[in-house]
Amino acid sequence: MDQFALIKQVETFIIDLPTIRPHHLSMAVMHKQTMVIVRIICSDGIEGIGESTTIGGLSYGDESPEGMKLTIDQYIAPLIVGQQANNTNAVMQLMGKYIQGNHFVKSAIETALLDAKGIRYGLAVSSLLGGAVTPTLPVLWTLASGDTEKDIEEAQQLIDSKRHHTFKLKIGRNVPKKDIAHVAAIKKALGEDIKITVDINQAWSESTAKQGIKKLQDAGIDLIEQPLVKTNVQGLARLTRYFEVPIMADEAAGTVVDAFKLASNYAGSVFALKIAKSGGLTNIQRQAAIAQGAGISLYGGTMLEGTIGTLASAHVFATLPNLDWGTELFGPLLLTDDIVNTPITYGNGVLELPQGPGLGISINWNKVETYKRK
Ligand code: MUC
Ligand code: MG
Repeated sequence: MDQFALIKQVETFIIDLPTIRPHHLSMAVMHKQTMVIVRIICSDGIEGIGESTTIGGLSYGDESPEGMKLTIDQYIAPLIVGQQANNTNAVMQLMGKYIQGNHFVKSAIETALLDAKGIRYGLAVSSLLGGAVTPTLPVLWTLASGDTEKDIEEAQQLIDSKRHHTFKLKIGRNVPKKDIAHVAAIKKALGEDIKITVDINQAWSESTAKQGIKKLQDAGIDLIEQPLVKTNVQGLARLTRYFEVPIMADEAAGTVVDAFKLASNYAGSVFALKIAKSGGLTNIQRQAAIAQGAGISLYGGTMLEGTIGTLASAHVFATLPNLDWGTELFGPLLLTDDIVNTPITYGNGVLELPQGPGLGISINWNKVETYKRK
């Protein structure tokens, strides 16, 4: 064990994995997921893995998979090689000074360093972050096949198999009337006991939202996610005050600074946190502290990452005391295959946090070869 191990090498590759069915969001229809995987090799031979993943190319965030790979290869690797591998704070500070923005890639670098450090000391990433307060995390499933009947059938199967009992619906692609009818039909078919949340992904104007959310609230929907464009903080604050149904900020709650801005305006009574948006795992804990101080609830969000990014998220989410709305860490279940040897255990509406050191996974390099973009 070398306390003073240095970062020796940073490798990146792009993985394309097909989805089990098309996934319809307001800004994109996904048929595959593209992940940028970062492998950091340290001078003591220990390696760590991280993931930078977005949704729908450049339609969700402002970093594309191809751009993320280039940013790491061209700018981040030369900057961090030779730095102390255990000192994630110093590496994050160095990147903060010389690399503006680029939160998705910074998150992957911090993940890989924490994975390596955990392996070095025989500790789970959650332990490095202060310790998990729960061994499992609630996980909902997103119904987004693009067809109401298919969504109902999918939900029934998942309820019957006891994998999930809470669902999120993605709307905003169609006119509000059609979208609201779709939500109401699913809620009616699944019944009172099944919790349903609705993500509009910024697709509505404030006036449309005021009418639309009223109908969703009347239909019995439990939570409304990001109805307005992310820059409309005051609009989000007005909706939060106006409605009984909780309003959650997702795209608007990107960084630590965003969390402070939203909290000080009481824009959103729930924050969806994502390691990619916030630029890493420690930033999630900083956002969570702001939310805790402001009495805002938390939800563990996903950028639909594969197993690596999903577990990085799970390790930090498991350390949070105010994760009142559970998580949506189902990303690997949307994919037809995986590049890790042991998949995450899902069942009874939860995922199990692996107990092993680091992220608690090992990579299947044959699978990497199969799915790696050539
Ligand atoms: C989002 O905006 O929340 C999370 C789940 C899902 O289906 O899409 C993502 C993105
Ligand atoms: Mg969302």
